[in-house]
Amino acid sequence: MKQLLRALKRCSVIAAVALATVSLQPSGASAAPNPVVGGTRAAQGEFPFMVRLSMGCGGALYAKDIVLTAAHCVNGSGNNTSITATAGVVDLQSSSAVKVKSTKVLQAPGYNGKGKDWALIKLAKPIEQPTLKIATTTAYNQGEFTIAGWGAATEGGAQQRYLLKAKVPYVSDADCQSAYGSDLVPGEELCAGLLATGGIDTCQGDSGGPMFRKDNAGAWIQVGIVSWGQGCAQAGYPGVYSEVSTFASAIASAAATL
Ligand code: 4AZ
Repeated sequence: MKQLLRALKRCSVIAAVALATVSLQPSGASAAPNPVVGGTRAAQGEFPFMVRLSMGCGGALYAKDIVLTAAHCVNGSGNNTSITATAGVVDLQSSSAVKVKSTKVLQAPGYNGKGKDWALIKLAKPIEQPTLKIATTTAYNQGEFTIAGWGAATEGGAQQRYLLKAKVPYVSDADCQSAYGSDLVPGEELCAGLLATGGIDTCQGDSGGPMFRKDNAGAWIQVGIVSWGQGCAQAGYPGVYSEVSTFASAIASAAATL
């Protein structure tokens, strides 16, 4: 039962994403929805490492030919030419979108639906965009984080055509455990969101995408991978992210095998 609840809470991969995307008004038009839940439109080139995956997940360029995403976005490990990565654009329908197929998938060793929610996707050719470095210590597991994705802008809502972004503060393991109890794996997951009010969060289809911040040198650094949560942007229920620093050495070892 617990496993079922977790499965329900955990992001489901969205089918038929390309056709399900919704056209938002160009910026400046009225009534723009609040994307990512409570966010705004990202500028072209603002997060050049962002990738949209064809199964309906996000990801980030760990290397020019390797995408870091969530384990729950993939079906296992091995040769796999069925995934398309779209990059280089905020508008998924742009004619300048770069689309590259996968060749292999590596799901986190030991992944069983609780924690360890990371995976790597090897691409058929490099994407000429900047990569996103990953945190190798817990030093950046604090402060304010940026989240971004093409997922739903409201709980249960449509996938988005344009990349959306927002900022969310760190939530302590203790506060996050008050929400999720033993479903949370504190050493492998970290939480972020507006605990008191809700209103800003990742949501269905943002899964696998990065949560990131600036490091001390002013460069973007990935601290989380969108993983799960109870609904989206609910007060008292922060978003749960894979704790990238915990897996940094395992990710690097795995990448070296691809
Ligand atoms: C999902 O289903 C999902 N509010 C992603 C993030 C969160 C919840 C669900 C966190 O992809």
